[in-house]
Amino acid sequence: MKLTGIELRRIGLPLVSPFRTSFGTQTQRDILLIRAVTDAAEGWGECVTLVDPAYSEEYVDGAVDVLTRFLIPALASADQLDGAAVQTILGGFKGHRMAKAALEMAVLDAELTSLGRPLARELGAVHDRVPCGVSVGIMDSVPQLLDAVQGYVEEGYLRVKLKIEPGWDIEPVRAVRERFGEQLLLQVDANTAYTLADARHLAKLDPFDLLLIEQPLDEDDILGHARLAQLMTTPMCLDESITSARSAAAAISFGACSVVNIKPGRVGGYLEARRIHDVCLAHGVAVWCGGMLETGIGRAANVALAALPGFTLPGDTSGSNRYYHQDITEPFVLDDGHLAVPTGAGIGVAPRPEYLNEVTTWSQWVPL
Ligand code: NPQ
Ligand code: MG
Repeated sequence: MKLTGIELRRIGLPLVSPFRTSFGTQTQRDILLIRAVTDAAEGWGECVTLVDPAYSEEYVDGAVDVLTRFLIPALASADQLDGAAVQTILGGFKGHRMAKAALEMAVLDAELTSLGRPLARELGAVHDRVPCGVSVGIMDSVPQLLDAVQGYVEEGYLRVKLKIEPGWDIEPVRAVRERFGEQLLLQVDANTAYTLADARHLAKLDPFDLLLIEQPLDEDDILGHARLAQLMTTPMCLDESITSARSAAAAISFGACSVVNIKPGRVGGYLEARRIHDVCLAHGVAVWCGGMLETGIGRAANVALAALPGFTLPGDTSGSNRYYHQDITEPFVLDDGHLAVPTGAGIGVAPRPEYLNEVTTWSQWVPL
């Protein structure tokens, strides 16, 4: 397969409601999409960067820059391009995992589409649908939170994740537990908002029988997470800290986590995500698929990944309507708390051209 060129496209999509986390409030999503045009087929990729370097050091303008100046031109040297070749070539550049992941996804989609093979089968999926959880942002009040959770439970979500930060942690968790009972699968995500000095406070979450606490400490604080894991009974899960299969293996060996949130964007792509899955499965560490408020493009690929055997916990693979009034692809709709794994070739979905054009704010063709 030979690459003809890459189209970069930025779209603006308003969120159905503001999404507040410990690092800020988002009211809309500015998303970079990648279309890989090859001599065999076309493929789509989605970059999960935010506008600001708030969740990780990457950001949308930076991704556009590194893609156009370095990552895309580097692919010109390959005469036989496929997803694996992209990974090898991009390995020559440090960092920029979200940008790399998006490019890898677009080439992988083109490759698998030309071969008629679904991404899920290629990755080793063993399920045809995946159980879904929902991530619930920080709210202005507990009653408002209970209303939101009630709505998601009625929609069929099988697991609820509450975003927490200092000042919004024990009481909201207690209130949700009291209202919805102990059978509700419940977990929390701090997005690095605490320090090890908060250990005694965080241990007050232990009586609420949470599935896990996600990334309470700084992303480079593996030792801190290992210490904190010994000071609480709630299972420790890492998100931001896990950037590769090697860092996952190290974190597990240090006792820093017993659960891992796998996000393909954060780790540089679906192929590395599968390796993390393999490492975790070998160590008996449960994994689940995280989310970055993807459109149907990224969502389709995440659902394919979440169908691998080690994904034993419901993911943040919510329905399209959790975030968007109108998705750019056919919407993903929850059925009995699950999303169906796409069965078409490649990622199995593509944007609807008219709506895509309507929401496009910028585009650029990069020939090879
Ligand atoms: C997490 N996601 O697990 C992230 C972080 C996150 C679904 O909780 C705009 C775009 C706002 C992506 C806020 C979920 C975001 C975002 C938080 C991702 O840590
Ligand atoms: Mg997280």
